[in-house]
Amino acid sequence: MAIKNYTVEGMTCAHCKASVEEEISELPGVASVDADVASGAVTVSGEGFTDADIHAAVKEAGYTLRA
Ligand SMILES: [Cu+2]
Repeated sequence: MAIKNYTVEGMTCAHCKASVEEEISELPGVASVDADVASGAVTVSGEGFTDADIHAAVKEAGYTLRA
């Protein structure tokens, strides 16, 4: 099980957090995801997902993954 940390820009409220978490959690291999609105920190655990998958999911939710 891998744990990876990302930073997402543009989250401002609990709805943003839920949107980001929902999109990422739908990715194959993701076991859990937690987003922190204040810092933009997103922690993803699981096996088999890629940075590109996370990037696409965050974009789908309407936010930007900090490179
Ligand atoms: Cu919001």
